[in-house]
Amino acid sequence: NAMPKILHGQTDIYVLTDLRLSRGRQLEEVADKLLSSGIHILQYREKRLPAGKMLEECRMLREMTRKANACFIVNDHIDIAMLAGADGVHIGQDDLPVEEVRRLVGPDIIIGLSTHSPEQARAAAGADYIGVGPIFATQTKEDVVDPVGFEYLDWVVANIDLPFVAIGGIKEHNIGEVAAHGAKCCALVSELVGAPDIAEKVRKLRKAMRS
Ligand code: 3NM
Repeated sequence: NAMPKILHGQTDIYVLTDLRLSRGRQLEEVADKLLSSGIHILQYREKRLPAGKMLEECRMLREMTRKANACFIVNDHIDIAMLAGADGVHIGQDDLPVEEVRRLVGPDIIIGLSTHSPEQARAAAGADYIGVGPIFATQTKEDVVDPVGFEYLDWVVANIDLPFVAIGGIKEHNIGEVAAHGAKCCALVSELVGAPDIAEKVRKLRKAMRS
């Protein structure tokens, strides 16, 4: 199983793509900057593209992440994840149940599940990791639930054994606090793909996370 070390306790950053927030830069350029900055987990998350285009982009990212020795996860699209040879798929509460996704992808593919409440975290058995969020308000995800703040994060730290990724509105100025509450892995979209200087942003985020 390709479960990355960072989900097992080494502190680090998880990045999700979003072309609309990438300042006009192409996916390849943004991914190259992220991977050359030493990002170990990259998730492809593009909501409104034709499936064939998404598959093409995922195959490119698969090659790039393989060369960079990074983990590659595809959001929502189990079929595209499988065809592209991704390490994992990330699903939400309205997607197929985890046990059914497991039947499709087999034992070796990472399954990530977004959760927003203790009930959802308790029901996440079978997933390899869970998303915990949105910690803060975010414009990046449509139809997102209200921010769960530190209350849900603290509850997960105290009660859930699965690896988890904190997400939602995490920025350079608040990532230290998120880490201090026990999040080893923080997932970011706008703060990273929208950074004018991605390499510098990765350095600053890591520094803030570890201080
Ligand atoms: N999932 P940003 S919040 C993709 O709470 C996503 O499950 C969330 O984007 C969840 O870092 C979110 O730009 C968007 O706030 C995070």
